[in-house]
Amino acid sequence: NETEKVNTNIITLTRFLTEEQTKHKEASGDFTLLCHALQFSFKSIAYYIRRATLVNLTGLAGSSNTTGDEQKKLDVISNDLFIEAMRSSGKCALLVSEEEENIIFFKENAQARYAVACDPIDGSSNLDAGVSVGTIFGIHKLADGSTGKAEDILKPGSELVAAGFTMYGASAQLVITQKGGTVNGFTLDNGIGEFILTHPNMRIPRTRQIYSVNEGNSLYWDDRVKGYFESLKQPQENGKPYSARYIGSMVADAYRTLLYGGIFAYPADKKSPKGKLRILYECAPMAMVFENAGGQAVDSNMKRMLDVVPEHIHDKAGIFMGSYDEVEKVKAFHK
Ligand code: AHM
Ligand code: MG
Repeated sequence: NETEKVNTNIITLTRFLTEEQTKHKEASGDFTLLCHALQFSFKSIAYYIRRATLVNLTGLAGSSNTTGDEQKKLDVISNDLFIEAMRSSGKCALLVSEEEENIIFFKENAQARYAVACDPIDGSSNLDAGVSVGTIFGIHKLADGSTGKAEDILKPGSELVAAGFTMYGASAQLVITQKGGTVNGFTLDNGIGEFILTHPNMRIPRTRQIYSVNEGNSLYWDDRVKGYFESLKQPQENGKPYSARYIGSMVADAYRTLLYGGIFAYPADKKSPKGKLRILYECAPMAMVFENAGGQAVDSNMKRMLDVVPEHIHDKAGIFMGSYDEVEKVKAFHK
Protein backbone atom coordinates (compact mmCIF):
# COMPACT_ATOMS: atom_id res chain seq x y z
CA ASN A 1 0.00 0.00 0.00
CA GLU A 2 2.27 2.74 -1.27
CA THR A 3 1.42 6.34 -0.64
CA GLU A 4 2.45 8.74 -3.36
CA LYS A 5 5.56 10.68 -2.43
CA VAL A 6 4.88 14.35 -2.97
CA ASN A 7 7.71 16.84 -3.01
CA THR A 8 6.36 19.74 -1.04
CA ASN A 9 9.53 21.80 -1.32
CA ILE A 10 9.40 22.67 -5.00
CA ILE A 11 11.14 25.74 -6.32
CA THR A 12 8.77 27.69 -8.52
CA LEU A 13 9.99 30.48 -10.76
CA THR A 14 8.24 32.93 -8.44
CA ARG A 15 10.14 31.58 -5.43
CA PHE A 16 13.39 31.47 -7.40
CA LEU A 17 13.03 35.12 -8.44
CA THR A 18 12.19 36.19 -4.89
CA GLU A 19 15.24 34.37 -3.52
CA GLU A 20 17.44 35.89 -6.22
CA GLN A 21 16.13 39.34 -5.36
CA THR A 22 17.01 39.01 -1.67
CA LYS A 23 20.62 38.23 -2.70
CA HIS A 24 20.88 41.74 -4.12
CA LYS A 25 20.42 44.23 -1.30
CA GLU A 26 20.11 47.17 -3.69
CA ALA A 27 17.39 45.46 -5.74
CA SER A 28 14.16 47.43 -5.96
CA GLY A 29 12.03 44.48 -7.00
CA ASP A 30 11.38 45.98 -10.42
CA PHE A 31 13.25 43.23 -12.25
CA THR A 32 11.31 40.59 -10.31
CA LEU A 33 8.01 42.23 -11.26
CA LEU A 34 9.10 42.44 -14.90
CA CYS A 35 9.88 38.71 -14.80
CA HIS A 36 6.46 37.98 -13.34
CA ALA A 37 4.92 39.73 -16.33
CA LEU A 38 7.18 37.74 -18.66
CA GLN A 39 6.18 34.53 -16.97
CA PHE A 40 2.50 35.38 -17.41
CA SER A 41 2.97 35.97 -21.13
CA PHE A 42 4.74 32.59 -21.52
CA LYS A 43 1.94 30.80 -19.70
CA SER A 44 -0.69 32.51 -21.85
CA ILE A 45 1.13 31.82 -25.11
CA ALA A 46 1.63 28.18 -24.07
CA TYR A 47 -2.09 27.97 -23.38
CA TYR A 48 -3.12 29.48 -26.72
CA ILE A 49 -0.73 27.28 -28.68
CA ARG A 50 -2.19 24.22 -27.00
CA ARG A 51 -5.73 25.43 -27.67
CA ALA A 52 -5.03 26.45 -31.26
CA THR A 53 -5.62 23.11 -32.90
CA LEU A 54 -8.86 22.69 -30.99
CA VAL A 55 -10.49 25.98 -31.79
CA ASN A 56 -8.88 26.32 -35.19
CA LEU A 57 -6.99 29.47 -34.34
CA THR A 58 -4.31 28.68 -36.87
CA GLY A 59 -4.39 30.17 -40.33
CA LEU A 60 -3.63 33.46 -41.89
CA ALA A 61 -4.66 36.57 -40.04
CA GLY A 62 -4.56 38.64 -43.19
CA SER A 63 -1.61 40.78 -42.27
CA SER A 64 2.11 40.33 -42.74
CA ASN A 65 4.83 41.36 -40.35
CA THR A 66 7.51 43.97 -40.94
CA THR A 67 9.80 41.49 -42.65
CA GLY A 68 7.11 40.43 -45.11
CA ASP A 69 6.70 36.91 -43.73
CA GLU A 70 3.24 35.43 -43.63
CA GLN A 71 1.85 36.09 -40.20
CA LYS A 72 -0.34 33.54 -38.50
CA LYS A 73 -3.07 34.32 -36.04
CA LEU A 74 -1.06 32.88 -33.19
CA ASP A 75 1.79 35.26 -34.02
CA VAL A 76 -0.59 38.16 -33.66
CA ILE A 77 -2.09 36.86 -30.43
CA SER A 78 1.29 36.10 -28.88
CA ASN A 79 2.66 39.49 -29.89
CA ASP A 80 -0.36 41.25 -28.39
CA LEU A 81 -0.13 39.20 -25.19
CA PHE A 82 3.54 40.03 -24.86
CA ILE A 83 3.04 43.75 -25.47
CA GLU A 84 0.19 43.96 -22.94
CA ALA A 85 2.19 42.04 -20.34
CA MET A 86 5.10 44.46 -20.71
CA ARG A 87 2.90 47.52 -20.71
CA SER A 88 0.90 46.46 -17.65
CA SER A 89 4.01 45.44 -15.69
CA GLY A 90 4.78 49.14 -15.34
CA LYS A 91 8.48 48.21 -15.41
CA CYS A 92 9.09 48.19 -19.17
CA ALA A 93 9.91 51.52 -20.81
CA LEU A 94 10.24 50.26 -24.35
CA LEU A 95 9.81 47.10 -26.34
CA VAL A 96 11.23 45.74 -29.58
CA SER A 97 9.28 42.85 -31.11
CA GLU A 98 10.00 40.91 -34.27
CA GLU A 99 6.37 41.54 -35.23
CA GLU A 100 6.56 45.33 -34.84
CA GLU A 101 8.32 47.58 -37.31
CA ASN A 102 9.11 50.26 -34.74
CA ILE A 103 10.09 50.43 -31.10
CA ILE A 104 7.06 50.60 -28.80
CA PHE A 105 7.54 53.25 -26.12
CA PHE A 106 5.35 52.87 -23.03
CA LYS A 107 5.11 56.54 -22.13
CA GLU A 108 2.73 55.68 -19.28
CA ASN A 109 5.51 53.72 -17.55
CA ALA A 110 7.44 56.83 -16.64
CA GLN A 111 9.37 55.18 -13.79
CA ALA A 112 10.29 52.06 -15.79
CA ARG A 113 13.99 51.24 -16.03
CA TYR A 114 14.00 48.32 -18.46
CA ALA A 115 14.01 47.82 -22.23
CA VAL A 116 12.91 44.47 -23.62
CA ALA A 117 13.47 42.76 -26.98
CA CYS A 118 11.41 39.74 -27.95
CA ASP A 119 10.45 37.33 -30.66
CA PRO A 120 6.97 36.32 -29.47
CA ILE A 121 6.79 33.17 -31.59
CA ASP A 122 9.99 32.03 -33.19
CA GLY A 123 9.72 29.17 -35.67
CA SER A 124 6.13 29.98 -36.56
CA SER A 125 6.35 28.09 -39.85
CA ASN A 126 6.18 24.99 -37.64
CA LEU A 127 2.95 25.96 -35.86
CA ASP A 128 0.42 24.22 -38.08
CA ALA A 129 2.32 20.94 -37.74
CA GLY A 130 2.31 21.13 -33.97
CA VAL A 131 6.11 21.27 -33.90
CA SER A 132 7.82 23.15 -31.07
CA VAL A 133 8.13 26.92 -31.27
CA GLY A 134 9.38 29.41 -28.70
CA THR A 135 9.47 32.92 -27.32
CA ILE A 136 12.88 34.61 -26.98
CA PHE A 137 13.58 37.63 -24.77
CA GLY A 138 16.43 39.93 -23.84
CA ILE A 139 16.32 42.57 -21.09
CA HIS A 140 18.44 45.73 -21.03
CA LYS A 141 18.58 48.39 -18.37
CA LEU A 142 18.05 52.03 -19.35
CA ALA A 143 21.06 54.33 -19.13
CA ASP A 144 21.07 56.47 -15.96
CA GLY A 145 18.69 59.37 -16.39
CA SER A 146 17.15 58.00 -19.59
CA THR A 147 13.40 57.67 -19.85
CA GLY A 148 13.72 55.34 -22.80
CA LYS A 149 15.22 55.89 -26.24
CA ALA A 150 16.46 53.71 -29.10
CA GLU A 151 20.03 53.74 -27.72
CA ASP A 152 18.77 51.92 -24.63
CA ILE A 153 18.14 48.81 -26.72
CA LEU A 154 20.69 49.17 -29.57
CA LYS A 155 23.34 47.67 -27.32
CA PRO A 156 25.58 44.60 -27.53
CA GLY A 157 24.41 41.40 -25.85
CA SER A 158 27.25 41.73 -23.35
CA GLU A 159 25.17 44.45 -21.67
CA LEU A 160 22.02 42.35 -21.30
CA VAL A 161 20.94 42.11 -17.67
CA ALA A 162 18.98 38.95 -18.40
CA ALA A 163 17.89 36.83 -21.33
CA GLY A 164 16.31 33.53 -22.15
CA PHE A 165 13.51 31.76 -23.92
CA THR A 166 10.51 29.54 -23.46
CA MET A 167 10.08 26.53 -25.71
CA TYR A 168 6.54 25.31 -26.22
CA GLY A 169 7.02 21.60 -26.78
CA ALA A 170 5.58 18.51 -25.11
CA SER A 171 5.80 20.79 -22.10
CA ALA A 172 6.74 24.45 -21.87
CA GLN A 173 10.41 24.89 -20.90
CA LEU A 174 11.65 28.25 -19.69
CA VAL A 175 15.39 28.95 -19.64
CA ILE A 176 16.65 32.14 -18.02
CA THR A 177 20.04 33.59 -17.19
CA GLN A 178 21.25 36.84 -15.68
CA LYS A 179 24.43 38.77 -16.37
CA GLY A 180 27.37 36.81 -14.98
CA GLY A 181 25.02 34.17 -13.59
CA THR A 182 24.09 30.56 -14.09
CA VAL A 183 21.51 29.20 -16.52
CA ASN A 184 18.36 27.74 -15.00
CA GLY A 185 15.60 25.75 -16.64
CA PHE A 186 11.97 25.56 -15.51
CA THR A 187 9.16 23.29 -16.67
CA LEU A 188 5.57 24.48 -16.72
CA ASP A 189 3.40 22.24 -14.56
CA ASN A 190 0.02 22.67 -16.22
CA GLY A 191 -1.77 21.28 -13.17
CA ILE A 192 -0.70 24.03 -10.82
CA GLY A 193 0.14 26.57 -13.50
CA GLU A 194 3.65 27.21 -12.23
CA PHE A 195 7.09 27.00 -13.79
CA ILE A 196 9.09 24.55 -11.62
CA LEU A 197 12.88 24.54 -11.41
CA THR A 198 13.78 21.27 -13.13
CA HIS A 199 17.17 22.11 -14.66
CA PRO A 200 19.27 24.08 -12.15
CA ASN A 201 22.67 25.35 -13.27
CA MET A 202 22.54 24.04 -16.85
CA ARG A 203 25.93 23.30 -18.40
CA ILE A 204 26.31 22.49 -22.08
CA PRO A 205 28.50 19.42 -22.78
CA ARG A 206 31.96 20.50 -23.92
CA THR A 207 31.74 18.51 -27.14
CA ARG A 208 29.18 16.38 -28.99
CA GLN A 209 29.00 15.10 -32.56
CA ILE A 210 25.68 16.68 -33.55
CA TYR A 211 25.21 19.54 -36.03
CA SER A 212 22.08 21.54 -36.69
CA VAL A 213 21.89 23.69 -39.83
CA ASN A 214 19.63 24.13 -42.87
CA GLU A 215 21.87 22.23 -45.24
CA GLY A 216 19.61 23.14 -48.16
CA ASN A 217 21.42 26.48 -48.09
CA SER A 218 24.84 24.90 -48.72
CA LEU A 219 24.65 26.07 -52.36
CA TYR A 220 24.97 29.63 -51.02
CA TRP A 221 27.65 28.99 -48.38
CA ASP A 222 31.19 30.23 -48.75
CA ASP A 223 34.03 27.71 -48.97
CA ARG A 224 34.97 27.87 -45.29
CA VAL A 225 31.44 27.06 -44.16
CA LYS A 226 31.18 24.32 -46.81
CA GLY A 227 34.53 22.91 -45.71
CA TYR A 228 33.57 22.92 -42.06
CA PHE A 229 30.27 21.07 -42.50
CA GLU A 230 31.87 18.67 -44.99
CA SER A 231 34.49 17.81 -42.36
CA LEU A 232 31.75 16.77 -39.93
CA LYS A 233 30.58 14.10 -42.35
CA GLN A 234 34.00 12.45 -42.37
CA PRO A 235 34.98 9.80 -39.80
CA GLN A 236 35.95 11.52 -36.56
CA GLU A 237 38.32 10.19 -33.88
CA ASN A 238 35.75 7.55 -32.96
CA GLY A 239 35.45 6.51 -36.61
CA LYS A 240 31.94 7.96 -36.94
CA PRO A 241 30.62 11.09 -38.63
CA TYR A 242 28.40 13.65 -36.91
CA SER A 243 24.63 13.27 -36.68
CA ALA A 244 22.38 15.95 -38.22
CA ARG A 245 19.33 17.35 -36.41
CA TYR A 246 17.33 20.30 -37.74
CA ILE A 247 13.85 21.24 -36.61
CA GLY A 248 13.75 24.69 -38.22
CA SER A 249 12.62 26.23 -34.95
CA MET A 250 15.65 27.97 -33.50
CA VAL A 251 14.45 27.77 -29.92
CA ALA A 252 13.89 24.03 -30.20
CA ASP A 253 17.17 23.42 -32.04
CA ALA A 254 19.01 25.57 -29.52
CA TYR A 255 17.37 23.93 -26.51
CA ARG A 256 18.36 20.48 -27.73
CA THR A 257 21.88 21.72 -28.40
CA LEU A 258 22.04 23.19 -24.89
CA LEU A 259 21.00 19.89 -23.32
CA TYR A 260 22.86 17.40 -25.51
CA GLY A 261 25.72 19.51 -26.85
CA GLY A 262 26.81 19.97 -30.46
CA ILE A 263 26.46 22.98 -32.72
CA PHE A 264 23.60 25.05 -34.16
CA ALA A 265 24.30 27.38 -37.05
CA TYR A 266 22.52 29.78 -39.35
CA PRO A 267 25.47 31.18 -41.30
CA ALA A 268 25.41 34.28 -43.45
CA ASP A 269 25.46 33.19 -47.09
CA LYS A 270 25.23 34.52 -50.66
CA LYS A 271 21.44 34.63 -50.46
CA SER A 272 21.36 36.26 -46.99
CA PRO A 273 24.69 38.09 -46.70
CA LYS A 274 23.78 39.29 -43.21
CA GLY A 275 22.34 36.00 -42.06
CA LYS A 276 18.71 35.27 -41.26
CA LEU A 277 18.41 35.52 -37.50
CA ARG A 278 17.92 38.86 -35.74
CA ILE A 279 20.57 40.17 -33.37
CA LEU A 280 18.43 41.78 -30.69
CA TYR A 281 15.84 39.11 -30.04
CA GLU A 282 17.26 35.92 -31.54
CA CYS A 283 21.07 35.89 -31.58
CA ALA A 284 22.10 37.90 -28.50
CA PRO A 285 19.75 36.32 -25.93
CA MET A 286 20.72 32.83 -27.12
CA ALA A 287 24.41 33.76 -27.07
CA MET A 288 24.08 34.88 -23.45
CA VAL A 289 22.43 31.59 -22.49
CA PHE A 290 25.10 29.55 -24.29
CA GLU A 291 28.02 31.48 -22.82
CA ASN A 292 26.64 31.33 -19.30
CA ALA A 293 26.17 27.58 -19.73
CA GLY A 294 29.84 27.16 -20.72
CA GLY A 295 29.40 27.20 -24.48
CA GLN A 296 30.18 29.80 -27.14
CA ALA A 297 28.39 31.84 -29.79
CA VAL A 298 30.00 33.73 -32.68
CA ASP A 299 28.78 35.48 -35.82
CA SER A 300 29.86 34.63 -39.38
CA ASN A 301 33.03 36.74 -38.94
CA MET A 302 33.89 34.62 -35.90
CA LYS A 303 33.30 37.63 -33.71
CA ARG A 304 31.86 36.96 -30.25
CA MET A 305 28.10 37.29 -30.75
CA LEU A 306 27.68 39.21 -27.50
CA ASP A 307 30.00 41.93 -28.84
CA VAL A 308 27.97 42.51 -31.99
CA VAL A 309 26.20 45.89 -31.85
CA PRO A 310 23.08 46.28 -33.99
CA GLU A 311 22.64 49.57 -35.84
CA HIS A 312 18.92 49.04 -36.40
CA ILE A 313 16.48 47.13 -34.24
CA HIS A 314 15.82 44.38 -36.80
CA ASP A 315 19.45 43.86 -37.88
CA LYS A 316 20.52 40.29 -38.60
CA ALA A 317 23.70 38.27 -38.15
CA GLY A 318 25.06 34.87 -39.09
CA ILE A 319 25.42 32.67 -36.03
CA PHE A 320 27.28 29.58 -34.82
CA MET A 321 26.56 28.53 -31.25
CA GLY A 322 26.98 25.46 -29.14
CA SER A 323 29.49 23.40 -27.21
CA TYR A 324 32.76 25.18 -26.48
CA ASP A 325 34.95 22.78 -28.47
CA GLU A 326 32.53 22.56 -31.39
CA VAL A 327 32.63 26.33 -31.86
CA GLU A 328 36.44 26.16 -31.66
CA LYS A 329 36.35 23.86 -34.71
CA VAL A 330 34.26 26.37 -36.66
CA LYS A 331 36.76 29.09 -35.79
CA ALA A 332 39.66 26.90 -36.96
CA PHE A 333 38.03 26.62 -40.40
CA HIS A 334 37.82 30.41 -40.63
CA LYS A 335 41.50 31.12 -39.87
P1 AHM B 1 10.76 33.27 -37.65
O1 AHM B 1 11.15 34.16 -36.50
O2 AHM B 1 10.08 34.00 -38.75
O3 AHM B 1 10.01 32.06 -37.20
O4 AHM B 1 12.13 32.76 -38.34
C1 AHM B 1 13.18 32.26 -37.58
C2 AHM B 1 13.30 30.78 -37.79
C3 AHM B 1 14.15 30.13 -36.75
O5 AHM B 1 13.39 29.62 -35.70
C4 AHM B 1 14.82 29.02 -37.50
O6 AHM B 1 16.09 28.73 -36.98
C5 AHM B 1 14.91 29.55 -38.88
O7 AHM B 1 13.93 30.55 -39.00
C6 AHM B 1 14.66 28.50 -39.90
O8 AHM B 1 14.87 29.02 -41.16
P2 AHM B 1 14.96 28.12 -42.45
O9 AHM B 1 13.57 27.68 -42.74
O10 AHM B 1 15.54 29.02 -43.50
O11 AHM B 1 15.87 26.95 -42.15
MG1 MG C 1 12.15 34.57 -35.15
